[in-house]
Amino acid sequence: MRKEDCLFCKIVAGEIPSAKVYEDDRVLAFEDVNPQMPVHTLIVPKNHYDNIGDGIPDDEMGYLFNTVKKIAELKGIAESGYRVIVNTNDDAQQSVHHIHVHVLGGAPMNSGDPSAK
Ligand code: DGP
Repeated sequence: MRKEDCLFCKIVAGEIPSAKVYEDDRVLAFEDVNPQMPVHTLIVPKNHYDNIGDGIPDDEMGYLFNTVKKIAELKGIAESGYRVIVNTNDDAQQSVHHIHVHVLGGAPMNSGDPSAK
C-alpha cells in the first residue's frame, strides 16, 4: 500500500535517497535528515499509514515497535537509553504524514518535556 506524493513512500521505494540503518520486508529505518540528538533514526512501515490513528493492524504496529529494539542495538544506545516519539497530527507537529517512529539517543536528555524531540 503506497500513497502517491508521500515523501516516506518515496524513500521506501528508493526514489529519494536516505541513509539506511536497517531494512527488511516490512520496515525501513533511516537517519533523520535534521537530527535532534547524536542518534536520531526514523523507522517507518513500508505500507503507508498516515499516523498512529490510521487503523494500523496489530501485527504491523507490533512489528514496527519491536524494530525499535533492533535499531537501538544497531546504533549502540540500547544500554545507555533512548527516547521513542511518534508525532501525531497538528498539535504534535507531525510534518510527514506517513507514520514514523523517532528513536533518539546518544546523550543525556531533559526530563521529558513533551515539546522536546
Ligand atoms: P515529524 O515532525 O514527526 O513528522 O518528523 C518528520 C521528520 O522527518 C523530521 O524530523 C525530519 C525528517 N525528514 C523530513 N524530510 C526528510 C527526508 O527527505 N529525509 C530524511 N531522512 N528525513 C526527513
